[in-house]
Order: sequence, then structure tokens, then C-alpha cells
Amino acid sequence: DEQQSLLLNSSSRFSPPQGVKLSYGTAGFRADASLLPSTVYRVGILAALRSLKTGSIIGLMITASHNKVSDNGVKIADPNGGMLSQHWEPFADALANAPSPQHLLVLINEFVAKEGILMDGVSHAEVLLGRDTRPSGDALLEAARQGVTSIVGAVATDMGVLTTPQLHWMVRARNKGVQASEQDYFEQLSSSFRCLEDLIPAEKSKLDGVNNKVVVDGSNGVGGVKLKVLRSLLNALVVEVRNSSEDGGVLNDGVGADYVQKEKVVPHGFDSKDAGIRCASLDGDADRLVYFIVPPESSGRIDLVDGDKILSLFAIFIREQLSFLNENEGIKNSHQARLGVVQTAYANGASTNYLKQLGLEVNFTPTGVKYLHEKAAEFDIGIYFEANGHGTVLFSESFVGWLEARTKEISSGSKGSEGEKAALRLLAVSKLINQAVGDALSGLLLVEVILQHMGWSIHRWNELYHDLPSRQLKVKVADRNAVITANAETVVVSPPGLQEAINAETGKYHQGRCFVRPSGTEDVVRVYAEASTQEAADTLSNSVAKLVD
Ligand code: 16G
Ligand code: ZN
Repeated sequence: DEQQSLLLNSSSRFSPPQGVKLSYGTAGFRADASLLPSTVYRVGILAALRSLKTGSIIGLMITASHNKVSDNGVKIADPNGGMLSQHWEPFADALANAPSPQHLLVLINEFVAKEGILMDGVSHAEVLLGRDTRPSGDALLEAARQGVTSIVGAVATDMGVLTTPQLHWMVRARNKGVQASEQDYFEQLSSSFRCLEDLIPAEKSKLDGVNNKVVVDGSNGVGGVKLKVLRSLLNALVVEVRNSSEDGGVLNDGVGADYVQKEKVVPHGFDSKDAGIRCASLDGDADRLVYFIVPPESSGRIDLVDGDKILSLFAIFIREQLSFLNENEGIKNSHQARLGVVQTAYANGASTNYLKQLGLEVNFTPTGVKYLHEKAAEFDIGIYFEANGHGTVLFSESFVGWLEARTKEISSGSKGSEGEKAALRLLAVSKLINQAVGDALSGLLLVEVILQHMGWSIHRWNELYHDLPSRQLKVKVADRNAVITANAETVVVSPPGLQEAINAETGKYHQGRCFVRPSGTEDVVRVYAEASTQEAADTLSNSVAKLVD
């Protein structure tokens, strides 16, 4: 019929690369851009089917995040703006690797039958397409569009060059039936930021050591461009953007959050003249954010203020607001909100200790946003961050509903009690911070306004606790999937004996901690070690790397 011939026809234009096995991985398909047209085309088909299945709008983002400029990738945003449901990932793998149009057709027909997807030619499907600034993005977007429209009744809407979190935000907003343009995104972020600024305690705003300027490394990508638009809507905050895509530097080359966090060195465009000021780095698609300080002496090293410290800052602020609510509202009005934080094994041990000392519930999940996000969604307020700077704060619908009702009673003009102000602040945070996925732009605004609220400099913030020295290594092995882990990747269950050997090594070091895991994005096993001195962390990671080899 019409559908079958449409698929056969269009798929014959996109042959899969020979001898390459592609996998959806932790965060979608990623490879050298020249290998990807057929994969992106097929993910377009998948997105259209997902839209038919869910009766909702789906997102398709073309980006390879922090990877090199010649790479690209593709991932799906589900109806709620989150990651593609994990039970569709095997289908994505199968589609990408189907050797011929005929195989592809068989796979699609089987899957459509199994999932009970209605392909009556009448049902409507819509996929929002976005891409980052990579030069290969244009052609890949066209491949995605052809994939989507090879399903009868499906339309593709090109949203243009976006950050990954902007596309996720738009998908979520469209499916909630609220305004969802890029302008709406900027308006929501800037108005909730201004609301939080207006609620800063008067005695805090003039404290020493706090200035209203932040200098941001845009990784030569899309984030800097969008940040310039956003800053034009803010007045009190001064944002200087460096390494923006139009500045001509190479994407992610010696710049960006991934580089800064892993190498702990000053990115291009920054030098000792920036010593002591508040600096931040975004990654190539602006879903990661880290801060850093350039020390006065020109060693090239930086003091990193990573995702763990952003999490800690958010946790302190939110906990303070919740306690205002509880103190001031009395039992009758109070909603005992459950606050939880979520980390991975990569979180610095000092951060976990610190959070526990605050009395917070700290949860661990395996690496990858989809796992952290899912866990954080169990709380009224769930804060998750990876050390690499990806994270956000999730608010449950019931708690947002409670906050909305509570703040409606507050007559405008009189911002009343501490409890009322706390409710207004929390509601503003829920609007400022991206509810779909970690977002460097909304994260940056929240960090900035909390620092102002606390009257803290970046130095004061960085002193919350001192990171334990750590070292990360990667080991090339014959089969990385031979390493199987449990307990949020903190223990190896196979091969047998490996964990015992790791324990024996780790036990030799004061404050030693070490784990190994197969990478979800590269063909390597990763080793992470932590100890009381850098030298000890280095030796521990080296000896464990030998055990893995
Ligand atoms: C991906 C993940 C990131 C994770 C990283 C780990 C998303 C959106 N991104 O970039 O969260 O930290 O993979 O990489 O989930 P690895 O498995 O190679 O260590
Ligand atoms: Zn990214």
C-alpha cells in the first residue's frame, strides 16, 4: 500500500554505513557525522511512530554535545520532555542497524504490530526537530525530516538551531498545551529570574565580595548565542560571553564544560587577567554547566566548581525555603515536602558527606541522565546533578499545585511573611529551572540569583567543602561489556574476583574510594579513584587500571 511504498522509496535514499554497528547508548546515537545520514533518517521514522503511539508531540535533536565538531548525533525527547522511554531503545538499535530497506520494512511492521500502533493514515503525528551549530547539522536535519514524513500523517517542524534543553522544554510545553516558542522559553526564564531577584533580602544584596558579573565560556557552540539573547532580557546581571559560535573558534576544542571539568585547566579565551572572577563553562549543546576560578598565579590550572557544588548550592537554598515554609506556615497550611538529592558514583565523596551532614537524603543511580532524572522525579523536590555539570531540580505536580494555591492568597504588593516569600521563591525556581532536562542556561541563572540571595562570592561558595583529590582513567579492553556492575556502578559483580582485588587496593589508602564501569559512550572501561592526596588517587587509579587490563 501507500505507506509501504513510501517507506521503501525514501529508505533506498539512505544506505547504512558498511561494517559499523551503531547503538543508541546513554544519550542517543553518536558517530562521525559522515556515518549518520541513514541513522538520523531512521530515527526520524522512530520519532514519528513514537508520536503516533503516544498521541503526543515528540522531539528529535541533532547534536553530539561535547564531542568533536566532526562528530554528530541524534536523540529523542519523549512527550514529557525527558529521554526516550528505555523500552524503545532496542528498537532504535535494530532500526539503525537494518542492512537493507526490506529489512527495515519488516522491522517496522513487526514493531508497529507489537506495540499496537495505529497506522490508519488518518492519525496525526508531529515531531519537533532541532540541531546545534555543527556544520553537518543542516544535512542531517533534512535526513530526519525525510524519515518523519515517510510515515503517513506525520509532520516535521523545524525549530532551527537550539540548545538541547530548549528543544526538550518546547516538547514538554507543547504537550502541556502552553506557549512553546523560543521567545516563550526566554520570557519564562527571565521573568522567573527577575521574580527571584525581587525577593532577595535587602540586607544581603550589598554584601562585600559579591558582584553582579559572570564571564561565560560558550564552548564555541550554540549556548553562547542563546545566552546573549537571554541576557538582553535581564538588567541587574552582567553576563560576558566568550567562545560563542559566531566568534569563529572550533566547537569544544580546548573550551567548554567537558574540557574544563576533565582537564581542570583554563579554557581558551581566558587567562590570568581573569584571576579571581566568577567564570562558567557550558558544553557544546548547553546541557552542562560548571563554574571555575582562575587562580592568581599563572599555572594554567583552575579551581573547579563542579556539578556537585551546584547541587549543594541549590540544596542549601531550597532547604532554607522549605524550612521558612514550615516555620511560618504552621502545621495547618504546611505541606511536608519531601526533598531528595540524586548523585552518581562520580560525585566527589566530600560532596556526599556534606549533603548528608545537612541531613539530606542522598540517592545514587548509574551514570546517565535518564537514571538520575527518574529517581529525582520520586520526590516533591528532587535535585540531581552529575559531577560533569548535567542536572536540574524537579518539582512534583502536586507540590507545584500546592505552591500555586498558596501564593494566590498573597495579595500583590504585600509580600508578607517569610513563609509567603519562600513559597513565591520556590514557585519561581520551578519555572526558572528546566523541568524537562538539565539546562545550562537556566542553571546559570539559578546559581547567579542564589549567590546574590546568599550574598556569597564564588569563593565563599567554593569553600562549602573541599573536594577530595581524584583521578579518572580509561582502559581499552577486548570486551568492555565483560565488566558488569551493581549498586549504581559502585561494585563489580563480574568478572569474579575483580571487586575483591579492587577492595584490597583501595584499603591501602586513607579516604580511598575506587570504582570501574564500562563507558556508555566510548569503547573503554573507566576507572575512578579518590583519596586524601592527589598522588594517592593517581597511584590507586593506576593500580586498579592494571587489574582491569
Ligand atoms: C552521556 C550522558 C551523561 C553521562 C555520560 C557518561 C546524557 C544526556 N548524557 O553524555 O549524563 O555522564 O554520557 O559517559 O545522559 P560515559 O558512559 O562514556 O562515561
Ligand atoms: Zn551536552
